Amino acid sequence: MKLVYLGGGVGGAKLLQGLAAECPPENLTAIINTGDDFEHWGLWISPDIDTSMYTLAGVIDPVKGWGRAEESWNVFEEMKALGAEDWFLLGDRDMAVHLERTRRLRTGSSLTEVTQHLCQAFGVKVRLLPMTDKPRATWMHLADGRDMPFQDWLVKEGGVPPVAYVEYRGTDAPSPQVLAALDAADAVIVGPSNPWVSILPMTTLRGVAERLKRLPVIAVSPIIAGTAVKGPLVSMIASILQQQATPDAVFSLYAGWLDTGVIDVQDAPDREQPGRIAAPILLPDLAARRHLARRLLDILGA
Ligand code: FO1
Repeated sequence: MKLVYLGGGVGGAKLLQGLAAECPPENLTAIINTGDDFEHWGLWISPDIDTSMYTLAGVIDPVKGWGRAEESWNVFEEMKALGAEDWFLLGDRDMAVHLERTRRLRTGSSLTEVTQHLCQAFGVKVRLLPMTDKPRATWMHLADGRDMPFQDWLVKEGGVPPVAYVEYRGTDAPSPQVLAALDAADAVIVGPSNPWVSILPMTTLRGVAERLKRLPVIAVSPIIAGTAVKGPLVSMIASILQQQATPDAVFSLYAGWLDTGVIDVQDAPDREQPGRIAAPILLPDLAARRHLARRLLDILGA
């Protein structure tokens, strides 16, 4: 069975790691959000691609969930001393990836080609596909009237100012490889990622939702017992939807193409609900990630 995984940042990478351990790599393609990408210090940064790649390669910083383990900060400290902007942390090992990505993009390679090359260098066998090869930026419109790119809001502003709505600026064309992967897929798994920040930038690309409608799609809730494991999702649900943070609030954003929502056992009602399955979805370690991956594959008959 050919599977496509849709994932974003730290939460998305955890389930992807479980799926990679349970599926032959040739049967798994992960489409990764690039709405968080931006240029910083003249370097092209693709945080969700790197978080997925480092997690699969086993070199992710296990505490932060992004960036490299065993990192050093020599260039960052020197840049800071020279007066460079220091609100976005770039470690030395991580920076090598941004330097090489930027160098290859400047010589005409596409982000898809560069990602394939970097994954090979890191020994990652699962195919990671950026959602598009052209810029498409997640843009935050705040309740106080300001608007800004996603990283400015998340990192510079600490993800604190309430969000009124989210816009995706730039291309609406997915890469041809993304459409081909969906055309070849037998089923799709949507990771436990922030819907506005990670999933909707991908599913609102031209031609994606219509393909999802034709396929069995399972999504794992990023909300467990009213909280998000990481990031500002609870406050975004409150400010954008004026709702409590529940799995159904998230799944309502996937109406039209979602078939099955997987919720945590803590959120399971006494009787079964159609279109909902309960499982342990907290993913602290590889064993939990593999366990959930296996369960999803069983549900799909893979
Ligand atoms: N997140 C932060 O909160 N602060 C940072 O300084 C930061 C640096 C950073 C560098 C490289 C990278 O790949 C990710 C980084 N992140 C940082 C995480 C990232 O901004 C977000 O987690 C994702 O974009 C959300 O999906």
